[in-house]
Amino acid sequence: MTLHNKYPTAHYRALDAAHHIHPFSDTRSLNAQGARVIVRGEGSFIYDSDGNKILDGMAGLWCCNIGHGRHEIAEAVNKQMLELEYYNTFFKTTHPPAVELAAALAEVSPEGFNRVFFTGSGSEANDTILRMARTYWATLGKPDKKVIIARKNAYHGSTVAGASLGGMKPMHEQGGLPIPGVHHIAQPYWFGEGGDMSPADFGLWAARELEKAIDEIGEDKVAAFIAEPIQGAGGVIIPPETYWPEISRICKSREILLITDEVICGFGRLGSWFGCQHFGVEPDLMPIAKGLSSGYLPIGGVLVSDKVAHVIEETGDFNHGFTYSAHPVCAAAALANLKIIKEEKLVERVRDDIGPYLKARWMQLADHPLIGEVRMTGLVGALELVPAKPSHRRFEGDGKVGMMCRDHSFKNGLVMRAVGDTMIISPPLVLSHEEADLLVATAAKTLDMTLADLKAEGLMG
Ligand code: PXG
Repeated sequence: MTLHNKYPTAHYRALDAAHHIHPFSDTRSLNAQGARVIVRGEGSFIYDSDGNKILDGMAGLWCCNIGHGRHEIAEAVNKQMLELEYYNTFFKTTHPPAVELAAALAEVSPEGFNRVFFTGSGSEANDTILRMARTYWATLGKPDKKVIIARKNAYHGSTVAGASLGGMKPMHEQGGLPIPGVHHIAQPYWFGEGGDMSPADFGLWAARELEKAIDEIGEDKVAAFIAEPIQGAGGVIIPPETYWPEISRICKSREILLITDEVICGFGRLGSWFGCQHFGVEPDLMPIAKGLSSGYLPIGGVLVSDKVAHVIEETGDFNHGFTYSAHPVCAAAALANLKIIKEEKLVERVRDDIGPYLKARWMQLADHPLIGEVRMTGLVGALELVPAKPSHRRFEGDGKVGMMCRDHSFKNGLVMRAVGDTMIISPPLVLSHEEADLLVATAAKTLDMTLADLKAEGLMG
């Protein structure tokens, strides 16, 4: 019997190369190689058009918290689609999914957060942040407080405001970014930039760069500081323990808003509903997306503290919004997703069960000759690849080794990402113990294969 492949790889690769421009990709080299065609997902696994089963160590793109293929979401979406597929919330109208999701978010948010502004993505959430933070100060009679302080190597999205707030040099180099009024300070990346300082001293130093920037720019000109609790796309940068308490102290003693970008850290990733809670900080605004719907449909938003919401009420019209703000079908997907996170106690599971379980095994990779540092908090982790331990010296070649490692990992059946020569994971929160064992065993095998290649090329030591 010949099995008919519903999704013939060559057919999809050829059409993809002819018609599809991929995000963050070198089109010519991707097309020469051909994209991997993903055709199905179930739980912690994805399947490609050649029948390979791959452990999704990145939960899609840091988003599929409840795992792939959940029928509960499909059913909620189908029901909403048949009842009200679309209506806007601009002109004195609302609809049940928007209202129910807003209320459900207020219930899980930290104290003092009772309102949400909906967007279609995390980037749109950060565009909203920029306008809302400046509008907040203008309404309070301080229109000069406009500058947003952000960090180098941060990721806040790919729209003009998102990419400007982000600190990714290659993004700034295309399209004339950042826009004026955004100032970037050092990131708390001890392994990469800590030099001779202890992690604790470096954490304090990096936090005090904020205080220095406020003084240089002038407190009367600064609107806000924005930061990811743990930098995701920058390479899972977990700040030293001294960092967030010092940032918190500075923000409390200065008249600026604190924004924690919860697009990755929100909805259980760190074993708390929001990343700020893991670090004990109290922000004024929180952009959200990704885990809000587990990526089943595109939806994002800004969680707005009462402090900011009361001022925005004074503003009168806030002239901002998107056609798909609070899209009813996306909101229905998000509601069903929050229900699963609550019913299956996924936040607690990351904190008390699968988080510590995976971490104990992941940290054992520190003994591997290729590994300079291993880190993990909740269900995000990183491995720093180095040519000679214990030094923090990096390989030559700008991420070539990370790419080798990533390719081996994919072939071995594990999606592990490379950011330069830092390997990162962010698996679904439903990851089982057996899947955690498989993840670490596959990562270890991948490191061995990468090491063998590097030795053959004479690149170790
Ligand atoms: N903030 C953070 C912290 C993010 O990680 C966004 C905002 C923007 O969200 P949208 O929904 O507009 O993509 C993100 C998105 C990567 C990668 O390479 C990470 C993201 C997006 C694309 C690629 O790790 N994060």
